[in-house]
Amino acid sequence: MYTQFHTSTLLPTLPLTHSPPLSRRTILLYSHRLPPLHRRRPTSLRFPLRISSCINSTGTISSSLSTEEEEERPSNNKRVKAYPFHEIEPKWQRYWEEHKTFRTPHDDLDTTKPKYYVLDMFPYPSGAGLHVGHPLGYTATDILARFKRMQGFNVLHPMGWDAFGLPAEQYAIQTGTHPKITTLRNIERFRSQLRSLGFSYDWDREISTTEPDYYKWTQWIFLQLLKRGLAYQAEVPVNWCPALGTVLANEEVVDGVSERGGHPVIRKPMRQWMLRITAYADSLLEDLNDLDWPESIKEMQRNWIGRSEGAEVEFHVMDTDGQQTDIKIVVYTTRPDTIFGATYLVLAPEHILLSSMVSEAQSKHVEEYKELAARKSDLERTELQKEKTGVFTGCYARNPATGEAIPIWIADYVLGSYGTGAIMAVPAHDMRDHEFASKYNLPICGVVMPNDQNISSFDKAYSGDGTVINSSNLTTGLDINGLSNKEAASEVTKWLEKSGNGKRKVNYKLRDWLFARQRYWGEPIPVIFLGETGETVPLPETELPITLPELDDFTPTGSGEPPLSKAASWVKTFDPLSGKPAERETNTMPQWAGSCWYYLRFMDPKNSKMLVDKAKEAYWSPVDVYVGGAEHAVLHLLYARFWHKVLYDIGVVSKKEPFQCVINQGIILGEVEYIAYRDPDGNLISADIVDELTELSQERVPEDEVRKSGDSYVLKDNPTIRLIARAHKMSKSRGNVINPDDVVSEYGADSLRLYEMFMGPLRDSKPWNTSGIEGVHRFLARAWRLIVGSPSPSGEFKDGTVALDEEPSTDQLRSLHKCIDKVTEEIEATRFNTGISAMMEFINAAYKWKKLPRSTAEAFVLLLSPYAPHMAEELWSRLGHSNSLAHEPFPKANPEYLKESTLVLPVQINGKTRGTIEVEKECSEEDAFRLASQDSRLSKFLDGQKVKKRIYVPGKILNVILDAKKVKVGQR
Ligand code: ANZ
Repeated sequence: MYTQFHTSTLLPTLPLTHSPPLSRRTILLYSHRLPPLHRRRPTSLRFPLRISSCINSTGTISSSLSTEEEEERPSNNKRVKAYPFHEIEPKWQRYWEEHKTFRTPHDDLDTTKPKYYVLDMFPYPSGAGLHVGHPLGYTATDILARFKRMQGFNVLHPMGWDAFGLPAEQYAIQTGTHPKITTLRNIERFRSQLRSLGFSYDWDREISTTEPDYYKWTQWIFLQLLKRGLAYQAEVPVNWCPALGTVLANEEVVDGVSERGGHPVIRKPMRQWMLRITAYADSLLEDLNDLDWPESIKEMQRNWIGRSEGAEVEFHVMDTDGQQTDIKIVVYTTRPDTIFGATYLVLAPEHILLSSMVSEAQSKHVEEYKELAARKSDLERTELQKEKTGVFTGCYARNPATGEAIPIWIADYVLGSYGTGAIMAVPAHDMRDHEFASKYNLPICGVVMPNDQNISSFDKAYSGDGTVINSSNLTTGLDINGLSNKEAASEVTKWLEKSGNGKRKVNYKLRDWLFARQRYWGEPIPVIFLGETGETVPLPETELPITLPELDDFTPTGSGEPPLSKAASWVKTFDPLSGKPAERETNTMPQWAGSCWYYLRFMDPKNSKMLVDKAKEAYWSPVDVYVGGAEHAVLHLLYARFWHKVLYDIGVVSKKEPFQCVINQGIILGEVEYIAYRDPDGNLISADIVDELTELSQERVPEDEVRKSGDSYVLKDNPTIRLIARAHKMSKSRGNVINPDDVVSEYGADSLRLYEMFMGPLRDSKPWNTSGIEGVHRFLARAWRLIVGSPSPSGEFKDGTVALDEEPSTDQLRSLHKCIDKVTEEIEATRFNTGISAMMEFINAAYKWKKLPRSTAEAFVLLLSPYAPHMAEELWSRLGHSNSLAHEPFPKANPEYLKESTLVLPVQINGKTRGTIEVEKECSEEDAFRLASQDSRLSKFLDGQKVKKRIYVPGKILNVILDAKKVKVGQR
C-alpha cells in the first residue's frame, strides 16, 4: 500500500509555537546565516544530561527519562556498547526463523482457543526501503500480537506486499528493468529489514499481490462483480494525463496535475471499466456505525459517500417566442423550499443537453468556456475561494413554481458528475450562487427570513433556517409563505410530485469506481472482445489466472491504448467457449485492487481451490485490529469494505465488515528545529514581538541552548528571547530523513522499537529526537545490567544472571505487580508509551534492591518481551530456560499486591499541622500516637508534655491536644 511516505502533501510543517508570517526577504535571508549564537560544543557533549525530550500531543516537550543513570565508560573514556545487542539480535532472529516460532498452525489449529487477528496495512515495497514511519505501526501491532499470543490466543499476524503500481513501471520505462525484477528486489530488501526489527510475522503466510496465485483470485472477484452487473464499461470523462499516458482517478489528481510527477491532467471521454460501488452506498454508510474506528475516519467516509436528501425539479426550456418546449432540464436541490428564489439555472459545461439548446449568438462563447473547463479537475472547479466564472447560453427556462422565465447559464462550479449536472440557482441563500449572481448582475430574491432578525436586502447569502416569504403563486397553487423552511421543503416536494414537476430524491457524492488503468504493471482484466462484433465476453473461471505477458517496452502508447496492446501475440486469442477469434482486454486493474481483499488471503494463503476456505474465514474474521496511515481513511478502506460486502452477499465471507477496529498511527516528523530571529543590526528579536514588516533573518539554535518556559521555548542564556519550534515532514530534500537501518546498527532493533513506542501516543504525529533514542537505549542497558550484572572493565558481560533463587519480599512483589498491572492495562488500551514508563519505574525501584529474586526478574522479562523481544529472549535464556518465551503465559497482576498498605497521616498538635507519619492503613490510635512520638519532627512538640486529648480519624488525621499547664513529671 502506498503510504504517507510516498506523498508530499501531508503535514509540511508543524508549528509548535506562534510562528509569525515571514516576509519574502526574511526567507531569502534565511540561507545567509549570521554567525552562530554561541560557540557550539562538540557534538558528543550536546546532550550532556541525556534527557529524552519528546513533543507530546499538546506540543510540549516532556523530559521522560531519569537522568540519574551512569553510562558505562571504561577508563579510556571510550563509550562501550551498553549491552551486546549486535550479537543478541541476529541470534534470536535466526532462532525464530529456524524454529518457526511465530507460525500460526494452519490445518492443525486448535479452534477452541480464542483468536486474535492483528494486521498491518501491507506496504508497497518501494525502492527506498523502510522508512522510520513503517516500524511505528508495525511495532504496535507486533506488541499486540506477542501479548495476545502469551495470553493464549491463536494469533494471526501476517505480512505481504502490495506490489503492483506505478513506480516499478516508471523505473522500467527509464531503465528497461522488468517491474518483476525491481519488485522482487524491493521485496527482498523490505523483508530483510522487517526481519531485522524482530517482528513476529508468520512468514509462511507471506503473499504478494503480483503473484499469479494471488491475482488469480483478484481476477475471480472481478468476474463475480461482472456477473452481478457491478462491473460495467462506460464512456466517461476521465482524468487523462498525457505525460504519464494514463487515466488517473480523481484522488490521483491534485490541483489539476498528477499527484505522481506533477504533470498536467485534462478531462477526456474514454471507454473505461467502472465498479458500481454506488449500489452499496447505503450499507457502506449504515454499517460504519458498528465499527470501532476513529470517529474522524468514519466522518471522512460519511462525507465521501455524501448522502443528501432533496428533490429533482424539472424546468422546461423555452423557445425564442417564450413558449415552453419539450426539452426539460432536471436539477437536483437539497433546498426545494427555496424554489421561489431560483432566479436562474446553471448547467455544468459538459451537460448533454447544452448543444441542443444553446443560442447561435452564444454558441462560440459556450464552446470556448467548455474547453477551458475541460482542463480543470473537479477539485479546482469546486474550490470555494475560486472566482466564479460562467457564460450565458442565450436561452431561458420556466420556473415551475413562479411560472417566470429565468436565464440558463453554464458555469464550471456546477459539476457534470454530481446530481443531474444542473442546478437551480438561489443567490439569496447559496453563497456560490450569490457570488455568481453579483458578478453577472442576475436577480437575487430572498425567500427565507431568519427568525431572529429582519433582512431587507440579501447582500450576502443567508443559508440558515427561517420562515418562508415571497413564495406564493395563485396560478400554480403553491403557497408556502409563513412555513418554516423545513416544512416548506416537504410541502414543495409533495407539490412537485403531485403536479408532475419533480420528485423526492436521495443523492450521493460517491461515484462509481473507475477501475481501468492504461498501464502494464497491474492485474489483467479477465475479459475478451469477440473479433467480429466486439462483444465483451468474460473468461471462464477455469482460465484464471490470466497472467501478464512478458514485455520489453513498457512505455505508454500515448494514445490511451495501454502498453499491453504491444504484446500482440498475447492480445490475439480465441474465445475458449465458442472458439471464435477474440482480443484480450489490455487495460489493467488499478493499484487498489489487490489490497481490497488481501486480509482474507492471509487466512488461507495457499488454497488453490478457492479464495479462502469457509471454516478458516469464519474463524479468523473479522480483523480485530488493523493499523495503518490515516491517508487510507477513505479510498482503501472504502474499496475494501465494498468488495467485502459483495463477497458477503455471494456467501464467500461470513461477516458484514472486514476490519472491526482501525487505528491510524501518527506521522513521524523530522527533528524539531529551534529558530531565533535577528534584526539587520544583529540583535536577537523575541519571536512573540516579530511583525511582518521588520526584516529579519532566522538561524537555527542547537537543542542544548534551548529551554522550555511555559508553553514556549526560550534561549537558556537569555530567556527573554522566545524561539520558534517546528518539525517538518521527513523528506530527502530537507535532509531530515532518518534511516531505520542506521538506528538499528547504532542502537539495536529493540531500542528502535522501544523508542518509536515511547515517542508519544501511537495516534499522534511526533518529531524524531535522537537524544530520545539514546534514553530508551540506556533504559534497556539498565534492565540488562540489573539481570546480567555489570560488565568487566573491558566491557565484557559474564554468562548467566545475577538473579538469585530467593523468595521476593512483599515490597518487591508490590513493585512487580504494579508494573504487571500497568503494562497489561496499557497494552490493552494501545497506550504503549505509558506501558514503557511503568517498566522504567520498576527498573528504578529494582536498582535499589540488594538482591534480585529470579521469579521477579523472570516476570519482568516477560513483560518486556513484546516491546524488546530480542533482549527479553536472551535474558530468559540466561535465567535458565531453553525455549523461547514467545508462548509463555503473560504475567497476571495479583490484586493483593496492588493495594496500597500504608498511608501518610497528617499530625496536628493543638490544632496546628506539625508533620506527617507513614502508618499502616488499619493502624490503631495507640500505634499512630506512638509513631508520632517517635518521629523526630514531632517529638520535640510532644516530649515532656501531658496529653489532654487525642482525636484520631483513621486514615485522615491525628490531632493531639496538650495540657498547657501540666508537664509530665520526670520528662524535663
Ligand atoms: C438550490 C439551493 C438553494 C441549493 C440553497 C443549496 C442552497 P449537497 O448537500 O452537497 O448534496 N448542486 C446540485 N448539483 C450540483 C452540481 N452538479 N454541482 C454543484 N452544485 C450542485 O448539495 C446539494 C446542493 O448543491 C444543491 O442544492 C445544489 O444547490 C447544489 F439555498 O439547490 B442547491
